[in-house]
Amino acid sequence: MKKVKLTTKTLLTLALLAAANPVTRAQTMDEMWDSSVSGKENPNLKWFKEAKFGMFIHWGLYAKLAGEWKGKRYYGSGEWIMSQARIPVAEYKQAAQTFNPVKFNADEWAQLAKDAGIKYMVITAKHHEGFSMFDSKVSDFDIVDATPYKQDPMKALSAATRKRGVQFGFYYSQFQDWYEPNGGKNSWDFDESKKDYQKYYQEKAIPQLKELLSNYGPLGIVWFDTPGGMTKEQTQGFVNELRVLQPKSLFSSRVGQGLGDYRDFGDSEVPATPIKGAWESIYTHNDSWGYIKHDMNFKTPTEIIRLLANVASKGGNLMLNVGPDGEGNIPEYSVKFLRETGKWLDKNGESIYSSTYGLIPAQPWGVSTSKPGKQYLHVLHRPVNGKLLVPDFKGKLSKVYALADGKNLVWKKTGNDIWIDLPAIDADAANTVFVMEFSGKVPDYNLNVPVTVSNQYPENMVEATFAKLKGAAKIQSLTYSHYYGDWKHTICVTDLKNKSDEADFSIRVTEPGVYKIALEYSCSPESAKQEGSLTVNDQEFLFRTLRTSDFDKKAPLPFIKHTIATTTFTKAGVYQIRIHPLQDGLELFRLKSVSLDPVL
Ligand code: H79
Repeated sequence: MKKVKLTTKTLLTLALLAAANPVTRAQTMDEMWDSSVSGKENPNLKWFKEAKFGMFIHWGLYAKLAGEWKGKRYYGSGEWIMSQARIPVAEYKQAAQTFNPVKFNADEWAQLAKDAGIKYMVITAKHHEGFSMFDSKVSDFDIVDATPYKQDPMKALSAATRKRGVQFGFYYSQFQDWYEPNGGKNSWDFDESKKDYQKYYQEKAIPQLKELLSNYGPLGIVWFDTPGGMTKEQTQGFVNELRVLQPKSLFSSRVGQGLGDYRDFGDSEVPATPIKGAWESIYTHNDSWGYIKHDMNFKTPTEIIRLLANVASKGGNLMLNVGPDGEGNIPEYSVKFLRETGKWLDKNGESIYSSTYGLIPAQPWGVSTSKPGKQYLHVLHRPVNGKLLVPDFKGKLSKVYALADGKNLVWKKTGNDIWIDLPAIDADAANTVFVMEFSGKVPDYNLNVPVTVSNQYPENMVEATFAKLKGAAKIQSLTYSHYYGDWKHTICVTDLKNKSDEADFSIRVTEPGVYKIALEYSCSPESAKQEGSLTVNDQEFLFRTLRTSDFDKKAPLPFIKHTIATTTFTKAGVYQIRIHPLQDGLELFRLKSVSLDPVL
C-alpha cells in the first residue's frame, strides 16, 4: 500500500543519512515530502490546512453484512469481508437485495459532524467491493438499481453537509474493484493474468469519478486509495482528466505516483515529528472501518481529544472514521463520543483549528500547537508541584493564560526555559490548554533539545525517535496488525547488532532524584538472552534481553517493559544515555523507549 512505501522510503533515507553521518538522529521528514508533492503552493489547500478535524465514513454493502458471513464472524476491517471470506461475486451481490437503510438521515449525520466540530466529511462512494453508494449510470451494481432502497443517499448527504458549512468529499477506490473482471485484486473469481486494468479504468473508474465530480456540487476532496495498474504518465492523465471538472477539489496522495495534493500517512499512523505542508492522519473510531456488529472497541472521548491534539502538534489533520450500520444508523458510541469531542472543541478549538505544529518537542506533560505569536500547551498530565517547564523557547514571551477562562498565570524565564505556575486542573480533563503569547521570530522545533525527565510525573518516556545513532543502528517505523488490516505503527531503534552500534539519548533531568530505568523493547527468540549495556550518569548497567516474539506484520508486536537499573542523579542537568550490545553478532532487540520512573 502507498503509505507503507512512503514511510519505508522516508526511513530508508533517514538510515542513509545516519550511515553518512556517524552521529545523527531522526531529523525532520518534511522537506522530502514537500518537494515530492505536487500541491506545495496550492491555494486550494488553505481550507484543508485550517480544518484540522475531518470525519471519514465507510458505508457500503459490507455494513449490511456487519462482519458476518454464513454464520461465521470476521474481525478487523469489515469492508474487506468479501476478500477475507473469498465470497464469489454472484453470492456477494445478493446482499444488495436486502440492503435497505431506511434509518439513514442526512441531516442527522451532517449535524453530528457539525456538533463534533468537524470541518470536512469524506464518505465511501465505492469501496473495494465495487458497490456504488450513489446513483450511477455506469453500473447497475449501485444503491439505486440493485437495492430496495432505490434512492441516492449521497445527494442528500452532500447537500446537508455543505449547508452546515462542512466540506464534503468522496472516497473512491480507483484500482481495486472486486466486482469487475478487470478491476484490481479479486483473484478468487477472476484470473489476475487476464485482467485489463486500462479497460476497467476507462469503462468504470473514470466514468464514475466523472459522475461524482459532476453531480454532487463542489467536492472538497476526492479521496483515492490503494493505487495500482497505472504508470506515472497514466496517473497524470487520469488526474488531468478529472481535475478539469473541479479544479479546486483536493486529491489525496493515494491517487499514487506522488501526484496528490496533500499527504496521507498510513492507516492509523501519526508521524513522530512535525511535518510541514498539508497532511492527514486517518484513524477509525473502533477496530474496523466498515460496520461490524461485534466491534465495540470505541476510542473514548479522552482518547479522541488527545489523538487530535497529538496529530495537530505534528502539524496535520485528523480524519476520524465512523462505520454506519446497514440500516443507516451511526453507532451509538460514535455519536456520543463525537459529541463529547465537540464540546471540548467548542471551548478549546482555538488551540486546534488553523494551528500548526508546536515549537517544542513533546514533554512529559503533553504536546503543543502554535499560531503566529501564540503557543498552545496541551496539558494532559499536571506536574505534581504545578511548575510546568517549557524548555528551549526562544520567543519574547509577554503573557501566559488559561484558554478556558483567560486568567493570567505567573511565569518566569531562565535562559530559554519558561517555568509556568499552573492552577489546579480537573484531574479528569482530557486536555487542559494554556496559551503563551509572544513576539519575535521563533525558530522551528529543534529535535536536538534533550528530552525532559522530571520527578513531577509518574513516568518519563524517552522515545526511539529521539535517539542519536552510531554504527549500523537505524530508526524504523514497524507496521503490524492485530486484526485483519487494522494497522499499528511503532517507531523503534533497530539493527543494534555489534558493540559499535549504539542508540544514544540526551536527557535533561530537572530535579535531583532516584530513578528506575526501564527499556521497552520487542525481542525475537533468536535475540533473547543476549547481554546489553546501558551507560548513564557515569555508571554502566548490564542487562540480558528477555524474549517477546518474532516480528510478524499480521500479528501483534508485543513489547516488554524491562526494568534494568536504579540510579541517583545528584544534580539537575543534561545527561547522556548510551545503549549498545555487549557482544558482536545478533540484533539486541527493537527498542521502543527508555523510561525513567521517579522513586525518591
Ligand atoms: O478503507 C480503509 C481500508 O479498507 C483501506 N484503507 C482504509 C482507509 C485499505 N485498503 N487496503 N489496505 C487498507 C491495506 C490492506 C492490506 C491487506 Fe491484508 C492485504 C488487507 C488484506 C490483504 C494484510 C493481509 C493485512 C491483512 C491481510
